[in-house]
Amino acid sequence: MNNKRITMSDTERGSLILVNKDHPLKGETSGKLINIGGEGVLLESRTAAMLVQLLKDIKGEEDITAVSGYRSYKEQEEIFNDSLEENGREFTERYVAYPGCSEHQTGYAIDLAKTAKEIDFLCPDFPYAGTPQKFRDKAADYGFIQRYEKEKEGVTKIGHEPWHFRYVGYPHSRIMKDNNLSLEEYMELIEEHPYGVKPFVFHGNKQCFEIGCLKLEEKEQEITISEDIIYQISGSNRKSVIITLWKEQKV
Ligand code: DAL
Ligand code: ZN
Repeated sequence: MNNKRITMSDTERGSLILVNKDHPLKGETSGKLINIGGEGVLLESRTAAMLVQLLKDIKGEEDITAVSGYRSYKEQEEIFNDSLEENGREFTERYVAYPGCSEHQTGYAIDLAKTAKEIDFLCPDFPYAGTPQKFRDKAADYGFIQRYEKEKEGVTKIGHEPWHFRYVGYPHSRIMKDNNLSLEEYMELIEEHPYGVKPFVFHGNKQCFEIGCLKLEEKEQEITISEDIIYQISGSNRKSVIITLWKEQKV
């Protein structure tokens, strides 16, 4: 058995953290940052690896350009203030997160454009056709979700952004896509499934996944996980961690 100690800082990092206006990022990025080429576009290392794999899979390296990945607090602040001046408050609040509240500060978010001579930095063109659509169709298999959908504007409080993708990891990406859930809605769903009591069960890729939420009631909590199980733990940024167990599919 593996004993694992969970602390408050564990609830604030990891590829499932919810970062929005109501849930500012507490620390800095969760992991090592990697330069994915282009003009200094950095991403958290697993996000970078999965993006590269996905682009290879769809042969999209030429047609798709990475526009904006990791941003520091200061960069987000500059982008926000510049946009306020250039585009006004309504546009800015629709398309630029408040400093401290941007997923770009986590290293798990990437803005993509269809490769072109002129690319709009804030609202790049990433159409629902051609190679960009191939990317969209395969994104969930590689752990990505399109984060700001038109029909979820009321939930995310951000305008429709066909260009912004967020790494949340598999199987979460698949579950969100199949059930048409934003990250906000997915968090609420998983919070109804306490770890070790009533996990959310998902069958996919010849694998059974058990996903449970552990609310941190004290400063520190210990959990026990059997040694022969693959597991992942990510914070939710809502004073809990999401524990994903990769179990064998029973036949
Ligand atoms: N464009 C997204 C909302 C951001 O600024 O993080
Ligand atoms: Zn973005």
